[in-house]
Amino acid sequence: MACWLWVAWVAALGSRALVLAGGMLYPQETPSRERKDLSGLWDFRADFSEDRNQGFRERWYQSPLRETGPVLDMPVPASFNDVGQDAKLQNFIGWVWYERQVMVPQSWARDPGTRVMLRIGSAHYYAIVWVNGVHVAEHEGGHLPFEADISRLLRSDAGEPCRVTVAINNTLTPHTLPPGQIEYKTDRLRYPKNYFIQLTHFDFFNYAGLHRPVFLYTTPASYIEDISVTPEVAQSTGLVNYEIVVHGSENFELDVLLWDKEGRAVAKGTGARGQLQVPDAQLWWPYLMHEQPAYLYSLEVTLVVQTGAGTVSDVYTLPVGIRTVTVTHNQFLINGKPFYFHGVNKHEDSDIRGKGFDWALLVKDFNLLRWLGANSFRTSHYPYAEEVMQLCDRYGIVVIDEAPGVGIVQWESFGNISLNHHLEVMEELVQRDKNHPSVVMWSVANEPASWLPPAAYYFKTLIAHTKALDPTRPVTFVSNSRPEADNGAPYVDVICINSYYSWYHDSGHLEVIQLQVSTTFENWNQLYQKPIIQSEYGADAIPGFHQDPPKMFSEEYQKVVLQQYHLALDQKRKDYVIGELIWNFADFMTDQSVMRVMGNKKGIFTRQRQPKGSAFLLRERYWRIANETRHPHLAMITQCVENQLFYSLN
Ligand code: BDP
Repeated sequence: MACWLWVAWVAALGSRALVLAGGMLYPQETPSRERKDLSGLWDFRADFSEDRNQGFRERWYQSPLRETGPVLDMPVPASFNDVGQDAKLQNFIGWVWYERQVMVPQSWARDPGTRVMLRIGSAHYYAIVWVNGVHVAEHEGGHLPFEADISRLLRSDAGEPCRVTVAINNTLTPHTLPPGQIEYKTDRLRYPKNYFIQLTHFDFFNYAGLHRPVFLYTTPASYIEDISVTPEVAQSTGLVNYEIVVHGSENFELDVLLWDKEGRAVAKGTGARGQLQVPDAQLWWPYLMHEQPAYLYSLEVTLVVQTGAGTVSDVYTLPVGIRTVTVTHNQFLINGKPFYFHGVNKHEDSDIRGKGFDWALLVKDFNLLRWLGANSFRTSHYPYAEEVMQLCDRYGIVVIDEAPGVGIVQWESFGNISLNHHLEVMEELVQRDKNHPSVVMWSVANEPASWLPPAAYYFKTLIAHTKALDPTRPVTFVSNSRPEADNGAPYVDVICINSYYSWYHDSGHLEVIQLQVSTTFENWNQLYQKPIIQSEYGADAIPGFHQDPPKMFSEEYQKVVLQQYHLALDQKRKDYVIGELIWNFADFMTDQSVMRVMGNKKGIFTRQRQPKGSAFLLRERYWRIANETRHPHLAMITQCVENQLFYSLN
């Protein structure tokens, strides 16, 4: 559902950013805000009725779920698909119902000065939410948060446990993002009555459920609704442009303080917008590009409102990285220095949890990224959890932030219904992630049928809208089209191309890779003179399969594919190729098909995050590139590299 409305144009950085109503600040505990995490076991039921609508007919939201039929224990956050032993639930399509009783502190429920919000980090795909049987929210699209103000409801039932019910439907249609289709099988000699399957045009399992944390949190009735920060650098001075939206009062004071890591206040301001100046600013640098990467300041915003009952304040603290991003015809500059993406494509995917958020997995993945010497990743093929983005800021891992625009290949999916939804999704994504210094580029889609004629208008509109939302970051989409046929490429800032030479084409012919990669780079460069990222390349390897001379699916074959790509990349990377992202960081689950052996095996790590041979090859390469491209005056990086090697030997 549309979540945002246009409200105003405001000045930012000399260019004008389109500002959206409604903030999506990550819930935080501060002196004025409290938070309750609803992670844990929820009651759950899938609606197996023929039309999947029994739950609505019988109004399962009106009474406790266990009173209308049997329930299962369902962990949140997690996908519901892989936690059970039931194949029917694993592959279920339609409405599932989640419910949880929560005790809300009386102070929250009774105090008219307290605003209580219910916030769902991600519910895939379409969600309807009730509290104590009252409809409070609806949201289309997984991967992005949404929330509802439930203060009034709690006040009428103060002291009672509060019942949160969420119905989620994972059905994908040509107009959802990602798109899909339901195919009804009507041949009664081959299929039972009412038999249907979900078709998708993407290569990962359509996991569903409450994938990310669900929070209750409070703010004062007058509160800081949104903060936008856009950094600039003028010589050695960092400039932090800020814009704050306050809700609930016209009569307020705002104080803004910027703290450094040592706890010193380095700049202060007042009012809803302004510019903070930080002399000799410590810039936010990517991992391995500086001896102190990922430097974060803290922007403390204090709102003070005079009410009849006295003074009320709201405090929110936002991590801020001061850095700039610029794209030239052949370079990607961070803080004015050329940046080369040596990284990965990921998925939110793991055993049992599916796409469910998990701290242990997240920390393991970041440790692997750092071990690998990866300085970047793309959030293929949808926005990742907010907690992931926070760690990228903290570790200096640069992000290409991708919308769930994957599998846009049918004509129908280029029409106005789809486009309007895609515009809204970009609004939600930019609103959520705009303040992360780690995010350096937006990707609006992956491998759309950009050779179809309607793709020209579609991508022109989508990219222009994204740039209006955020004039400070470049925008791209990831293409697998031929350069001369691509109707969307004229509108991107950086060309991102995927290719699978000697895998899907010329299978088994490793000797053609280098020539084909070079030819592709040259063709794109001649047509567009824009920087190029090899945004996907790779080969499946079943861990433990060995074959010499190399054959497809062996670890050796995967390694040689990578090596052949690297030869071509090395020829062009001093020129106009600005990055390489391996497909994929880890093996991941897909639909069952004759093309897949328990999922996609192009990971350099297994699904359990153990290295294949290719991980060591890539590690050696990434550290070497990091060392080569380091700034000559930063001797510490060498030490950093040595530390890393020291680590690996112990
Ligand atoms: C690419 C897709 C990616 C797939 C990969 C593959 O962008 O989602 O998983 O191919 O086939 O075209 O392994």
